Formats: sequence, C-alpha cells, structure tokens
Amino acid sequence: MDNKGIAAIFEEIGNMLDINGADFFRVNAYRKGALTIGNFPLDLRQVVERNPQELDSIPGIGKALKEKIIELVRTGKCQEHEKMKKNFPPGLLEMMNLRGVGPKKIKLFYSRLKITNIKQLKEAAEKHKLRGLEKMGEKSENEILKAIEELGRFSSNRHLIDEALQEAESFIGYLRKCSEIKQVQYAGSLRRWQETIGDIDIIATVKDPKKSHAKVMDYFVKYKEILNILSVGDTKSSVVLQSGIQVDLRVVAEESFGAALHYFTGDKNHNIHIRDLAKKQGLKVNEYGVFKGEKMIAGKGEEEVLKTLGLPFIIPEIREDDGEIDFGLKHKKFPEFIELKDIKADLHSHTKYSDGKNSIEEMAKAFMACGYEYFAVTDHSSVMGVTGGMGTKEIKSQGEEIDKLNKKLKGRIRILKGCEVDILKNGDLDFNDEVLKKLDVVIISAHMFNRLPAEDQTKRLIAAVENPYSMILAHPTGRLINKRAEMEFDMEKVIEACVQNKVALEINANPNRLDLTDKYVRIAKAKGAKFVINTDSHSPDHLEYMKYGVGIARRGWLTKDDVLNAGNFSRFDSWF
Ligand code: DGT
Ligand code: CA
Ligand code: CA
Ligand code: ZN
Repeated sequence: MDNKGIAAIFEEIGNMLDINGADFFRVNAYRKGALTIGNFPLDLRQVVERNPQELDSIPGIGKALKEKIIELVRTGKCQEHEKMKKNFPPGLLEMMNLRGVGPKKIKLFYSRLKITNIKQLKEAAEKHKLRGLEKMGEKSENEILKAIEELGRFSSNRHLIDEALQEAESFIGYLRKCSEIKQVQYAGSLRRWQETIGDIDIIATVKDPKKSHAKVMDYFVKYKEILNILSVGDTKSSVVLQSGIQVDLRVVAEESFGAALHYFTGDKNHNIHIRDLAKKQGLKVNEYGVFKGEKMIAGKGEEEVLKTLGLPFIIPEIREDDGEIDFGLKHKKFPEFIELKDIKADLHSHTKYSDGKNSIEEMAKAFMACGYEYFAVTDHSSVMGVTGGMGTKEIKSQGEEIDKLNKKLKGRIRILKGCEVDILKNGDLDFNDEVLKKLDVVIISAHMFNRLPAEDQTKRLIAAVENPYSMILAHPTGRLINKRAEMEFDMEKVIEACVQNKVALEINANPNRLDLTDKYVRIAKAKGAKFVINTDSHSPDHLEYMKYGVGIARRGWLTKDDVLNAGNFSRFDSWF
C-alpha cells in the first residue's frame, strides 16, 4: 500500500470515529495523520522496509498511527480499520462526500431519522423531514438536495482530458504501424479539447476499403491495452481500454476522410446546423461527403467540405454551434486564435518553498527547455498551513535566491519573484503591503472558505481584486473536475472588478481544474478582460499542461492579444 492509500484509510478511520462520537483529539490525530502522509515526500513502503524507526521522525505521527502504517505497508490491511468498517453502515461514509455534510450532520440524521444512506437522505429532504431538526431549516434542506444532485454529476463516467489524450495518442501510435491504414486521427470531444471526454473517437482511412476492413478491425482489437471488446463491424468497432475509456474506431475511404473527420468531430449541434445550412443550398452533407443530387462534390479534406458550404476553416475547438457558423458565413475569416507556440512564459509555479517538488533552479531549467523567456515562482503564502506556505522570512530568502539565480543564468531565462497569496475570509490578502510591493507577480487565490454564501463570496473576491497589489486571479471558480463544485458567487461581477482593477484572469491549465472555464472565458473577453494561461506546476512534468489551457483559451475564442503571457516580458509588465 502506498502513501495515498494509507492517507485514505486514516481519513476514513477519522471520519468513522467522528461519526461515532469519539473525542476530538483522537479524531484529529487521524485527520492530521492523513494530511501529513498525503503530502509526505518519501515512499513509506521504502521507509518501513529500510528502518521502521524512521517513522518516529515524522511530525504528528504518534505510536498508534505508526503501528498502523507498518501494518498497512506489510499486510495491505489494518485490523482495527477492518473491524470498524464491519460495524459501520457503508452509506454513512458515502454521505461524507456531500458538499456541506460532515460527521455532525450525519450523526444527527442517523440518530434522529435512522438515515443510513444518500437515498434515504434524499427522500427525507423531499418530504421536508430535515427542516425540523436542530440547526436545519428550509435553506439547509434545499442545500442538501443540491449537494445530492451535484454528487450525481460528479460520479459521471467522463474522463479528464489528459488521460484521454494519452490513451488516444498511444492507441493511434499503434494503429499507425498497421500497413493497411493510411491516415488516422482522433475526432470527437477530444479534438474539440472539451474539458472532459466521454469516449475517444478515431477515424482511419484505408487504401482499399473493401479489401482492408477485416484486416484493420482485426488489428484494432489486438491492441494490448484492451479490457473488453464491445463490437466489431465492417466499418465501426468499439472497445473498452483497461483505464475504462471506450474507443470507437471508424474506417472510411480516403475520399471521405474530411467529411468523416468533420462529422465525428461534431459536436452534434454544430453538425445539425451544418446539415441545415447545406439543405438551404440544395446540398446534402453526411459522414461520406457533400452531395449535389447523387454526385459527391467534396469529402477528402475538412477544409474543402466547409468551403463547399461557403465557410472558412473552423477550428475544432469552437465547433459547438455557438455562433461560429454565422460568424464564418459573414466574415469568411476567423481571428488568429492563440496557439501553444505563442506562449512565452508561465506565471504560476511552485517549488520546495511550499508544496512543489523541486528547487527553483530545477524549475528554471525545465521552463528553459520549453523555450520560455520568463516565468514566475509563486509559492503559497503561509495561511495554507497544510502545504507549508511561506512566511515573510522565507519569501525574503527566496527573493535572494532568485536574484542569485538570475545572475547565474545570464538572461537565458528571467525568473520573476512571485507569490500565490491566499485570500482571507474578509477579502484581505495573506501578506501585508510591505511584502507585496517587493514582488513582481502577485497571484491571488481563494483556497479556503469556498462555501460562503454567494453574496459574501462575491464581496470577498471583489475586495481581493481591488487590492492594489493584486495582479492575477488564479483558478477563479475553485472547482476540481469530477471532484469539487465551483464556488458560488457572481462571476460576472468579479470579472467586471478584474477589468476595472487591471487584474488578469488565470486560465489554470491543470486538467483537474481548467479554470476559468471556457464559457466564462468568452464572457470575460466580451467584457474586456485580459488573461494569463498558467500551469500551476508543482514539478517539471506539469509543464506540459500548458496545451490544455491553450485549448480552453481557443474554445473561448482568444487570440494572442488577449493573453498576457503570449508576449514578451515588457508587454506583460506594462499592462499592469
Ligand atoms: P463525448 O464522447 O460525450 O465526450 O462527446 P462527443 O462529441 O465525442 O460525442 P460522441 O462520441 O457521442 O460522438 C462523436 C461525434 O459524432 C459528435 O461530436 C458528433 C457526431 N454525432 C454523434 N451523434 C450524433 C447525432 O445524433 N447527430 C449528429 N448530427 N451527429 C452526431
Ligand atoms: Ca466521443
Ligand atoms: Ca463515440
Ligand atoms: Zn498554485
């Protein structure tokens, strides 16, 4: 069992103890233990193997937890945990996943209404049985119903984009080695860079469809990562990979590649609009081509298909029937949307000074390898106790280290002094002006208090944005895809405050976040906002997230001019 597994078990023990009414110190010991181990830099399996005594030096891990770590590492199980679980209704723990529901409420619902799972909780809320309980009213009852709905949304089968892209790329790499296949390309939501992916759609062309289909399909289902074959047909087959992602393969003739690619890239609403447009012109469009009567007049290339309908090329990212077709018909040309190669910097990164894994110099080398001109080190401020944020002393010594490094690197890359400053509950920032004024980049982030009532949250964020030192509002909604909902507040008002106060909105490129979301990127652009696309890297292998952020920016119709780190340092700096 690895650190993550051990942390999860400690968390669960803590929750069970809490619901059972154990005393605060015992509950807290497990919760703290879970946090410590979740963030612990060494693999506990190796530590235990080498010398279990070393566990004594981990702060906050007492005797009871130490013994359990050894037991979990050696046996994969913990007797006490198993015993507790046996006597514990599983539905009670599941309720912990509901937003706004913790051990206290679970205990209340259980003791007063015998509620042991989410289904019963939902029924009770719908019958208004919760509102009579202590500290529960109509509002909190509705919030529970909302939380249940939210949880349903999060247990969806949609995959994160980085996982889907990796799977698609390695599968396509395999398909390219098939001698029958000429072209192969992924389509669907992945090609549109949508934030989550239902399934992967792959289009392939063959030299001679009649002869090759059977051979291609045969090759397709022999891919080593396949868990389950769903169907095998002449032109379409579907499989499920070991990761749980479904892949659909469609094989078409070369002359239909563009039409098929367009059709299966979608989205559905874009396709329907295109089909109607064709109809008005006396044409027919389907996955094989564009037809005038019986005659096929286009199909080989996507550009050609769109041109036949009077349209310029439309980048896949904006094909969602959200104005792109009318825009194309009217202007015959789209703006030059931002591309990955335009990015010159990353303004949000972490090092060992807080919860990052590497030194500043290691990060600098990684950013240099991306060809960037500058980047900012933005470790957490100290409120984020769990992640070991910086105090005033540390931020000073970090500044000195950056000065030295900048000298040493002789301009090969420019390191900016920054900080990801926490927004406190009242909208104040976690560092005073003395500290803030010495920084090149001040990122403001709401990590805690993400469940304030919408009105208070809006005020809090606007107050932070109005701080004269604030430069970038990081991951504005605070959501974690499939895990944590957006904070509730008036986003449009916050965007307006950013525009007025010259605070840039971050598009956080981490595939778990993708925040600002594409919908709000477009709204913010219309209001005159500027953006930065940041990876929020905690180690060099996160640097490649930039492409997902660029995908979101393209989905939001952004050009280079909208994005401050798609330009040199003086352009970035002078905007503020
Ligand atoms: P996903 O997989 O849920 O993330 O989203 P998509 O967009 O990849 O959807 P998928 O895999 O069901 O279908 C791939 C493409 O095929 C879709 O983007 C558009 C096209 N398509 C699917 N169903 C329909 C349909 O009923 N009508 C039309 N016109 N096109 C469709
Ligand atoms: Ca799909
Ligand atoms: Ca599909
Ligand atoms: Zn960060």
